[in-house]
Amino acid sequence: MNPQVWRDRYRLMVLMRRFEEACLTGVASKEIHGELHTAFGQEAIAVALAEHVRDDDALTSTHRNHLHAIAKRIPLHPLMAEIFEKETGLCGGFGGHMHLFDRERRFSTTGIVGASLPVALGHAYASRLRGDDAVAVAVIGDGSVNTGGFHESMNLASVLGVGLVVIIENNEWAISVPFSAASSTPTLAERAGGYALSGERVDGLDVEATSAAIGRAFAHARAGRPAIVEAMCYRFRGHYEGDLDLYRDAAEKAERTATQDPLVITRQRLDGVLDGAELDELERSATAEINELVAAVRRESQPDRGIARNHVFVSGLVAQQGVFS
Ligand SMILES: Cc1ncc(C[n+]2csc(CCOP(=O)(O)OP(=O)(O)O)c2C)c(N)n1
Repeated sequence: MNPQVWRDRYRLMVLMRRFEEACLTGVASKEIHGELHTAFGQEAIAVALAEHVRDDDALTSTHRNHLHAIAKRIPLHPLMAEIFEKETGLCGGFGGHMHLFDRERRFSTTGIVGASLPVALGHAYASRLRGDDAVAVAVIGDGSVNTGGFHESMNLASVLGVGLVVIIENNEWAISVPFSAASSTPTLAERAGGYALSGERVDGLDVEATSAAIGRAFAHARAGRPAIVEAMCYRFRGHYEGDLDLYRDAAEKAERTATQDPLVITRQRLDGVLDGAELDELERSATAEINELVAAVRRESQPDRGIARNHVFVSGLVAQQGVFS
């Protein structure tokens, strides 16, 4: 065990948890609008992803995207400011939590289920046209795999032989629909065979195993072979903040949330291996970093309403047609 690797893993995992807890306070205070989707319980997958994704790789995500943005090293301040709808946000506060976009870092998200896959495929194809070995990663949920976009993208990625990594976070639920009631195959990894690709299922609570599986997928993709990783996890909270979550058995949810927390599992694994006081200090510093961040973001302004249409219409076209003159 490399202690520094594990220190970094654990701190990043705690940082991700604290980041989303800070977002919850923004929902409660009504600073954040719309349906906020959190990924409590899915942190180990994002930490594992961070260990392999390069700055020049592309990453597309979904409505449940905060941890993927952190994994892609989107700076935390503009990220949180966007979620809190501030003018200092990644998209000037216009996108909000479901529409994060960073062209320079090749990162985008969409609330349309299944729609991020073709975008990732386009990035993978672009990399081939450029002649470099940057790959494209699409992180999707288990609900995305039954869309036409998934099938078309996997098929074409295989035909073209481009560097696409698909990470499916199988948290067992697509809103109120259980995975067991929605999939024709017992696992999603095995669907890779239908596209003549490799796929593997991994315990997404185990950061080491997940990092190894994602590493293998990246190695395939850098060599021009797409790959699927299905990371098993459990959605801790309702589909979005405000979802009453009445379709799940409350006792089972409480039991699984208590026993399948990647932070607890990782900390237990490190107890006795790394110094406990040092782990406490990592937790404290991650918490302090997020507390300072959210306090700073809260002091910032919302975008000027007068420029709300700036990103809606092509200004030349508007001028030409005199739509809003
Ligand atoms: C094309 C489309 N259909 C339906 C929806 C409504 N919708 C939003 S999230 C979601 C479920 C997504 O489940 P999953 O892919 O498993 O991701 P998770 O929410 O579990 O992260 C659905 C059906 C949508 N946003 N887009």
